[in-house]
Amino acid sequence: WVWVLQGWDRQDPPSPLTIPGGTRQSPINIQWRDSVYDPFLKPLKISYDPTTCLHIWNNGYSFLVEFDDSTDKSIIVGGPLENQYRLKQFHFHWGAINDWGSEHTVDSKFYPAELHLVHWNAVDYPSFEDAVMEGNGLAVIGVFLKLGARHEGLQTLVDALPAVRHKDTVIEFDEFDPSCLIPSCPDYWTYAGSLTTPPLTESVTWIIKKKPIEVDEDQLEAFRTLLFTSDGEEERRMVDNFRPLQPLMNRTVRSSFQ
Ligand code: BO1
Ligand code: ZN
Repeated sequence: WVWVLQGWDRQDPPSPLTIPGGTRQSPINIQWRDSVYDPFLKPLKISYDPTTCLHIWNNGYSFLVEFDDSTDKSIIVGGPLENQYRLKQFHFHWGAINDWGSEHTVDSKFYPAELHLVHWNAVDYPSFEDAVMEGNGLAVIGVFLKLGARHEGLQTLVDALPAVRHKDTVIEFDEFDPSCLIPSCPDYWTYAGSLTTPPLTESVTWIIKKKPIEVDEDQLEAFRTLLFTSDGEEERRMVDNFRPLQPLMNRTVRSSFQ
């Protein structure tokens, strides 16, 4: 088993000839006409309790909003999932400019940013760290961000970003319900994939919402004022924190809609 950290170290761009790390790596291009409608896919049910929200953390790759995952208070169920999954954290990936930034693409189109809500299977596994190692351990909801109207729900988060500008800074952030960041349109694509940063384990059921949310230029610019670097280091702006597309290989992308 060889871990190929393709696209991870932004200062050392990967060769396009790099051998992929496995058979179900993420992200991928979702080719709309190649996705297969599955009438047995259930609607995804999201139930988050804002009191489980804990803090925002700049981890030097993105900013993470982390949740108390010691109970089943914030969960998703249904969709392609066989049991319920607990919310652990959410974060974003974005570009230096609006022409790219998402990890997944739809018909080769990049969005300026992508939200990932990361959940783990607490029915079958005792901890997130155990679930990361298993094929059905994680479920990540992906939501594309497109340029448009200011997003009021996101603004609460944007207002907190100056406090976590540097790597390894954390602030308290409570009573936030991330369901305000998920479009109400029920349509999604789903496929079996991996984490997009190390450890890149092939443990993720991806659920990619078809409809993007709208955010404005100022909100994307606020993401771009964050830093990859710690206080005291030479400043490097946190931009282009996405992994390159990975080969689909022997996988089918299913859609919940016709
Ligand atoms: S992503 O949603 O595929 N971009 C993704 C990538 C990496 C992680 C999570 C989501 N990594 C894990 C780390 C754990 C950490 C956990 C929760 O995130 O492997 O060490 O506890 O924040
Ligand atoms: Zn992510």
